[in-house]
Amino acid sequence: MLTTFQQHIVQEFARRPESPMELQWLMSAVILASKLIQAQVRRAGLGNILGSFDEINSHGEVQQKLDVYANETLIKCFSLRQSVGVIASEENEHPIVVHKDSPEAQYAIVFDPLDGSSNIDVAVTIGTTFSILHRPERTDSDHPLDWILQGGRRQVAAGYVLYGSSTVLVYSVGNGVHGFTLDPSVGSYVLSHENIVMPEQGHYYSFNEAYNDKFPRRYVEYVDGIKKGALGKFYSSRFIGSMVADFHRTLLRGGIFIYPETPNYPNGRLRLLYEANPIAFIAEQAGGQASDGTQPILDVRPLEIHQRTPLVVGGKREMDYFREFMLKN
Ligand code: P6P
Repeated sequence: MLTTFQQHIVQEFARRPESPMELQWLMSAVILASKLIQAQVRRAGLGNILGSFDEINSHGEVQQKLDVYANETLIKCFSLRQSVGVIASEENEHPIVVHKDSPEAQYAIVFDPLDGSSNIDVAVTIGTTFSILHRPERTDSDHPLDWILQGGRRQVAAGYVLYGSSTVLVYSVGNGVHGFTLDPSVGSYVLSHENIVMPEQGHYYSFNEAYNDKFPRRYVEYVDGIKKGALGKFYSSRFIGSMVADFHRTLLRGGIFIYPETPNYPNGRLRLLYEANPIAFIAEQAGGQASDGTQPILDVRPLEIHQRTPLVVGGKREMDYFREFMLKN
């Protein structure tokens, strides 16, 4: 019996105080936007959508056309939901105020519209990451940033959409992790991975060894230890260059993904709010762990929207060894 994403959301929330219909309507924005985005991703080489806009985003990065399309699509779809008060996107320097002053506004949405965009032109898997936060307790300021700058444990829901050999939506509302595969023949996301549990130990490490002379030595030595059998089994290397794709493999097959700080990115390369937090929420819900190298990602206090962080995420065995190794080195 096929279960669609919409059905699953209603079932998930039937036992919860939040109105299932309200969150289903909110999550339906992810469904609609990701279907529109994947339709463009699938034809990126054809419709002259390939290549860059020759525009620069708020981080000084060249915006790929698909980046811009994905960002605008997600903003439009979420803005149609009265329950959305504020939106923050990797592509926008400042928060986008939507229905913040409406009594119906209950949520802030944070997303990276297209992670791995450097892979767009070479048809390699890319992804959308999203995080849903409750509006903050009524405070005097109620500034849009108050809606966004909340720790990862305040996430109501989080997930990602992977545009790969198939389009896969993975999400959690704090009651386990579930994956849905888009069936193009009916245009629906169908439950394909119920109650995903990250393997306690895998046999892949995901670490860009081209930067071995730039990463902190202890990280290189940790990976060398794994390669030499410290965890009692052979490990193979996998590094796609799309964090969402590398994480999805880690979620399903186990292992570890590591992106430490470097001299060019002293606070880490990945973004806390819309990359590390949703990934860490999913990882913990699936029995894995996610750290910034010293503490759980979900405990990191965000101070600015585009705050960067180191990210180490993986199965229990690899992560326990990581903590032991870092304490000794
Ligand atoms: P590098 C994609 O641009 C991204 O932000 C992550 O998805 C990915 O893990 C990382 O950059 C790859 O960066 O410099 O190792 O190729």
